Amino acid sequence: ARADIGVTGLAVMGRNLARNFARNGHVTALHNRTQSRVDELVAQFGAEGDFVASTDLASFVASLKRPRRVMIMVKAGKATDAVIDELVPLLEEGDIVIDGGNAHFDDTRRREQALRAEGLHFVGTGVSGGEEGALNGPSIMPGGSKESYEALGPILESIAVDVDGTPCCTYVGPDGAGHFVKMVHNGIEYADMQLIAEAYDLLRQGLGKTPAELAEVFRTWNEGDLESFLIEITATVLDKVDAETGKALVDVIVDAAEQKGTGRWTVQTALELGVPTTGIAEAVFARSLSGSVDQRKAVQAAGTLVGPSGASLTGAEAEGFVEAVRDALYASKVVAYAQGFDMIQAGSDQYGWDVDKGAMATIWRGGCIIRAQFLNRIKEAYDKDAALASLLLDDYFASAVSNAQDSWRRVVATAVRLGVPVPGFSSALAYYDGLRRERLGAALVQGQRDLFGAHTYGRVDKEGTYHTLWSGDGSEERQDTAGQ
Ligand code: NBP
Repeated sequence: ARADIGVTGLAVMGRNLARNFARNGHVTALHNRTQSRVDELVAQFGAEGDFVASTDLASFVASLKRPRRVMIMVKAGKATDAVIDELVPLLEEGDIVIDGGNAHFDDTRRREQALRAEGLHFVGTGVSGGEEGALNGPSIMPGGSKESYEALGPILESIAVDVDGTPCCTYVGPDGAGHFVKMVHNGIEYADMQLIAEAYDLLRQGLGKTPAELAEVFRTWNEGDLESFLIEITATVLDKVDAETGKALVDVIVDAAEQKGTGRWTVQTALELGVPTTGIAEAVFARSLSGSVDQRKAVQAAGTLVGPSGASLTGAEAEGFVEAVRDALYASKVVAYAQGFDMIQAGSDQYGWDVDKGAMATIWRGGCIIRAQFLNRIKEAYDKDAALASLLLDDYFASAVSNAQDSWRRVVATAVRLGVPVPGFSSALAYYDGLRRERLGAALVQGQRDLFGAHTYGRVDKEGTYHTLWSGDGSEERQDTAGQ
């Protein structure tokens, strides 16, 4: 046995990861259910490194050095379970099974538990960066036992992208932690994209700018603290002219955003954990609304739902609006990330993962879709205070959002007046105001709950749980045992 690592499942992701391992000097075993994928890889890329091709799973396993490191890159879901079931009888104690697919973290927790009972390590790992990242350096988020990371970590770190000499791969935490963090990463990606789309839509409607002019705006923004992959590709997309019609490509693309489901998972999990990730939720729902094509057509055909008259901004209203939108975008983005990191903390607390949030910001700086300059600031914030109650409390971010607030309010108010939907901007601002307000309307909600359901309430002036006898004499009773 001479292979350092094996990859089974050689579609685009698996093939590129296998090539990345081999290019980095690791002897890489290859397996795929359909043999042609193995043969094609060897024929096309065999010269890139040292590959060991196998025709069946048993010889694939036998070609691996111990502890065996087997990476599964098949379609997430049933296929992963099918491969694990086939693989387990062939493995021996201490071997490591790695799932690099987009698994739900609950599935990863279940699989980790089952394999642990067999004396095997199961590493559920997030792999970000798509096929390009898989080949040239992804961001890698591995979960599982600490012990397995000792044997596996160095190999994964060697194929991950490097930023300032630090690999974008680190141990995340036990069982489902890696896939959980990857899921939140994808959720943040949804939020970030939605906010950028709102900025684009608002500038287009509000100022009547062309896509090419807006490409220039985004290019300028990419030189400041918004510098990121997503802002960069926004400019590229807006600049693109459709060869067939001569129009901006963005104007011939159907405006119905699709989704594969990781954003939805993030929101479902956030609801279960009770974490207000409004930025991600609004982004998922905005995609759903855009995708409700028949309903939108019916509404437009009916022509009965009217909007404000007067289309664009003029004079003083237009002055400084581009910069104001920039500020609103930045502040809303800070909120979306703050919520995402709160969610990582909540998951970590719930499942006992002890995730290092600063380390997550560090490994997202390269390889992945949300790579951004800004992540350095997040890392610094958590380096200064790992127990920060909210990213918004860090000095840098606190002053960034506070300084942006006038612009932010102007932008949201203008969007409302123009009838341009900005659920991301406005919900981020509502969250900011909700968090900073000393008293919230929730006191009334508690009063209502007590009236119709005797759900009780706490008082600001003394300890205990209270209930008002709403349909009795209106007096108040202390309900908790301490008071009885
Ligand atoms: P696919 O998700 O399209 O899966 C194709 C692979 O699964 C092929 O190797 C196929 O074998 C194998 N497979 C299937 Br389908 N059912 C199987 C079964 N019952 N037993 C054994 N093998 C089976 O490949 P992909 O697009 O390369 O993605 C791989 C994983 O990476 C997925 O989990 C995906 O969600 C994830 N992914 C991640 C990113 C990212 O950016 N992180 C991007 C894209 C995908 P065959 O050749 O015999 O049909």
